[in-house]
Order: sequence, then C-alpha cells, then structure tokens
Amino acid sequence: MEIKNEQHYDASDIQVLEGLEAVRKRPGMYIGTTDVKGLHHLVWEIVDNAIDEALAGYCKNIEIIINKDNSITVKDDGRGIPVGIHAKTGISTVETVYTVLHAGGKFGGGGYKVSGGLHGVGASVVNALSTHVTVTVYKDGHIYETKFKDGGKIEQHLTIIGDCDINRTGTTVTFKPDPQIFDTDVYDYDTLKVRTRELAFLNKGLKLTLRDDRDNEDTTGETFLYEGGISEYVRFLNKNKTPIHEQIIHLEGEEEGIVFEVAMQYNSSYVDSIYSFVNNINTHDGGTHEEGVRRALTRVINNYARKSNLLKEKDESLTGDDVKEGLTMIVSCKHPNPQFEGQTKGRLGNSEVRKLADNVFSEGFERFLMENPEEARIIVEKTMTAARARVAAKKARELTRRKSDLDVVNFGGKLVDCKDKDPSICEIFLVEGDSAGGSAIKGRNSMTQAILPLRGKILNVEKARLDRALSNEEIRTIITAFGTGVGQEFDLSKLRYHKIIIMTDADVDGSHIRVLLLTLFYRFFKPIVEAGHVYAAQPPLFSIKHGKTIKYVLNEEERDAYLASLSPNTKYEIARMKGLGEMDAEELNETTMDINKRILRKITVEDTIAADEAFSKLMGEEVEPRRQFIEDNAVYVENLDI
Ligand code: 28F
Repeated sequence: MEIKNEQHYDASDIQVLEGLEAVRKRPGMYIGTTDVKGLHHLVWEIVDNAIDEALAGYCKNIEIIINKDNSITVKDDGRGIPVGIHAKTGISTVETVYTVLHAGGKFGGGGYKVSGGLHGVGASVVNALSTHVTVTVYKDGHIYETKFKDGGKIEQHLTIIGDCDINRTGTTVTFKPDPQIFDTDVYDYDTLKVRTRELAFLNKGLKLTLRDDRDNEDTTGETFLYEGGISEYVRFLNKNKTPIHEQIIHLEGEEEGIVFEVAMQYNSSYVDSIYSFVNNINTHDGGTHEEGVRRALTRVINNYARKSNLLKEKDESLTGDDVKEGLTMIVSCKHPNPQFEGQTKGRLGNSEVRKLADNVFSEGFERFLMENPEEARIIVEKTMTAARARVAAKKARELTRRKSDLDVVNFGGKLVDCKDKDPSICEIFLVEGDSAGGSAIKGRNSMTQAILPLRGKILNVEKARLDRALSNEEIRTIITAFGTGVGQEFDLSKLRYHKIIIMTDADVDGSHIRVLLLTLFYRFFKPIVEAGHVYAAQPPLFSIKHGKTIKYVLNEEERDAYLASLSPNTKYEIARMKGLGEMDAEELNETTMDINKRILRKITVEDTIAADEAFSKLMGEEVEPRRQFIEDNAVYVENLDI
C-alpha cells in the first residue's frame, strides 16, 4: 500500500528542488569543503540526527557501515522519523526532513531540547549531494521506505514495504555521495573511527558500532560504549602518559536545562590536553565553558596552595599556564540554545555558562583537594615547579629576541638569511647537515630563500619544558630566526617566513630529524602549523638517466610510471638517491627548491586530539605505547635502512 500524496509539482516542490539545487551549486557553503573532509562531514550530518534522538532519550544503539560501493549506512533504534503528513508541506515528515533545507528538528524548533546538529545543515544537504538515498523507518509494526536519487529528486514516495515486530522502532539511512561533487568518494575507516569513538565518550551509555564491509576479511568492526563517559575519555587520552594521581576527577552540574560536566587527571608530562565540547561539537577555540573552568582552576589551586602554606607569602601567585601543565581535561556542555562565535564557529559565546562552569568546577575541585590532601600536594607541587620553569624560560627567552636582522648571523652564525624582508614571499629551509646546507646556500634564490643548516638531532621537546628547550642552541636559533617569540609572548604576526620548509634526507635519520622538528613546532608553535606555514621538502628518491636526460622522481610509483613511458629499447640507469648531500647545488635547486619545479608537502593538523595522541605515543615518556606502535606497524615497513 503506497501512501500517495496528491503529488503534483506545486510551488513547494519547486522550492524544494531550488533549495537542493542551491546546495549542489555551492556545496562548500553547506559542508565547508568538497574534499575528503566534506565527504566525511556527510556521515556526521546523518549520525548527528541519530545522536539527537539519543540525547532526547530514545536511541541506545547507532550503527555506521561503510558499504562495498563506498556508500554509508547509518542505523539507529530511536522512535523513527515521523511518517505522518507534515502540516506545512503536505508530504510525509520523512520526505520533508530529507528535501526541505533545515527542516530537521534543529531549525523547526521541533521536538528536540538539545541538538548537536546546530552546526548541522540537516539531512537534506546530504540528500542534495548524494546520487542515492534510502530512508527506512521502523514504526507501528510497519517498515516504511522512501528513496531519492540524483541529488535529492524523489524516486519513491514513502511506502510501506513490509512489516516488523510491533516493538521495533528506528531509522536507517543509506546514502551514496555524488562523485560529481566530491574530489574523492573513498571513505577512510580511521577517520570515521576517531569521531565515532569520541561520540561514544561524549554520550555515556550510547553504543556506537563502526563496520567496514569493503574489506572482506574483517567485517567484525568495532563497538564503542563507555558508561563512564568523559572520565573514560580522560583515561584514554592519558594512556600514553604517566598520571600523577590515581583518581580521575569528575564534576557535573545542571542549571536551567544546561548540563555542564568536566573530567580531569594530571600526568607527569609538560603538555596540556584540554578539549571542550558543546552538544558533542568540539569547540576548538574554547569559549565561556572553558574560560569558567580555567578561571576556577587557577583560583582554587592558588587558594589551596596559600592556605596549606605550600605557597609562601613572598611567592608569586600561580598563573593559568602553570596550573594547566600536564593536565588532561574534557569539558562537555549540553545547551538547548548555544551561541557559537568566531570565524569557524569554534567558540561558545553564552555568557551564563561561564558562571555555571566556575561554580560547578570550583565547588567540586575544592572538595576534591580538601578530601585528598596527598593528591592535592602532588598537584600543587607540580604547578609550582612549572612556575619556576616559566620564570627560567622568561630569562632564556631574552636570548631568542631578534633585536636586529644581524642578530642571528652573529648568533651562532648559522642562519644564511634572504635579502627580501616581505614574509609573504620569504621561505626558510631547515636543512639536515652541513653538506646539504652548503648546496642549499649555493643553489637557493638568495632574494627569498633563507637557509638554516641543522647540525645533528635537535632536542625532543615532547619530554622537555620550555626552559629546557631554550637551553638547546639549535632550538634558540630556530626561534630567533622565526621572529615570533615563543610561549607567553608568541606573536604569529611577527613570523618572518610564510613557508618553513623542512628539508631532510629520505632515510631514517632524515625522518627522525623531521619528526623532532614537527614536535617542536606542534608543542611550541602550534599556531604556525595550524596556519599552514610548515612544509616538508620532497627530495627525489630515484634518478633515471638515459642518453643525456636525467629524470628525478619522488617515489616508486612515479619511477614505474616514468619507466613505462619510455620507448621499449631505451636501456636506462636507475640510482636510488641516498641523501641531499649527494646532489650538487644545481640538482638540489632543480629538484627540491625551485618554486617552479619542486613539490612541497604541506603539514596540516586535521585532528588535534589524534595529533596529540600521536606525538605523546611516538615522542613521549612512556616506552610501552611506542613499542606497541612499532610492533603493530613493523609489517608495513618496506625498506628500513638502519
Ligand atoms: C540514521 C539517522 O535520522 N534518526 C532520527 C528521529 C526521530 C524523530 C524525528 C528523527 C521533529 C519534527 C523534525 C520521532 N518521534 N537517524 C535519524 N530519529 N526526527 S531523525 O522527528 C523529526 C523532527 O520534525 C521523532 C517523535 N519526535 C521526533
């Protein structure tokens, strides 16, 4: 039996098609980008609707499946999207939600109190950007289904296609992103896994399952369910670190429909991992929820330190930086009407939340310190050590201040600067070794390319405070060369080169130096990385000589493609390039530096939480997580030239 609406194309249908056509014309306006990030964003649009049903208290299980054809299926066991006729549009609510922009509960002020999808443009955008969408609703003992094709055009109106157990309810959506819209239509399992796991941490008790049916062997998939919610997130983030107190502190409070929750645990590292969320959305730029907590944390620790006489009269008060060293913290707020601010809507603006966060946190954390004097002492001592290091760093930082352009030349005489002073066209090459450094100085464009040869390995700052890092001459030279300052006084607008190019050999040592530099940049110059100023040069891996021609290629794939392009009887000679040092100035320029010929790899931070985990696992104190990582990945190593 088909629920046939007297479907004739009237004004509302035209409006629907124009609406979805607008999405196809300018998809970037609705999902940000149409690259692989935009492709994955579609999944979260649909999953957010299921999560909203969970936030409303009706859904307990969500399944995400990557199908063989790279279409995605999302299933939930909520109430099922209403199948009745939608008052305003005369078609079923299901079809309305999937064809009218912003028709979901979020914007229509529909049945939802708190919704994650506020950033969400709703399911209709996914429909507009997909070649096929099938929505199946289980409700009232029936199975209802509606289908769309070619960017949201109705293919089959909502129809009862079968019956199901009277108690079974839920919504299942399958969509296939339109290859005409997206640069790639291949989903990445790990990308989906990181966010799926995070949603499970942020919604305690909700079971999320992720499965990849493209790869025949492993179709078991993974299930994420955390009764402990964000406390388990803190445990997870600290698994590669050494906690300095056993208990994970968990505080929560509610006021006028706003739920505020925080979990925290200090570890022995010098790195802070503080992440905040509103309705499951990662507020990368913080906001009033985070500000309330930071303010309270600083005040409570200072009060306790003074009252217990750990901090003497004469001692300076502890700063916000001192009290966050080694702190892993998740702040999560569920808000019925969040105001997001900033360029990327990454900051929470609601002023009432600051007070709620401060009250809940200070009351709970004060009690924790009073009831656990041993842990309190450990925490206060750590913050006081951090304060001493901050003061020491302040002195050491003087050494890195650029008073004049000649400074760094005098300063260890390492940097060979460029003549032009316009940062937007200037580049600095951090080059491994003196011989490559020499060739780079000779081969460079001296107007816009500065060279800083690095002798040997630089300090691993993942295990060092700023004051210790500043005692390393190579690091001081780099800081001075950049011109931005570091720590408290870092100022991105003072960056002297808008391209920072790491140029190291394509071997194990080169990779090690590159990762040490990336650790330095990520820990002490994160804004430089996030602004997209950091690149890795890609020296050729092979040279192919035939006749008078020498062709340099980056990797095996390019080598094989080039060889295949040669006429059959060309005998040729292949050499695997061992290092930058074996190229003369002209070759180095030709293959790796010349802005018209070289290929640079831009270093970006897609996911700060995943990046944090990678740096602490690979560069941090704990040996076991690193050993495990090496063991798990040894199978992928092809040519290890130790
Ligand atoms: C796999 C994706 O989209 N699940 C959804 C619901 C449930 C309701 C709903 C959705 C209210 C008025 C807009 C049911 N019964 N999973 C999903 N589950 N939408 S989306 O209502 C639609 C909104 O129009 C629902 C009672 N109230 C709400």
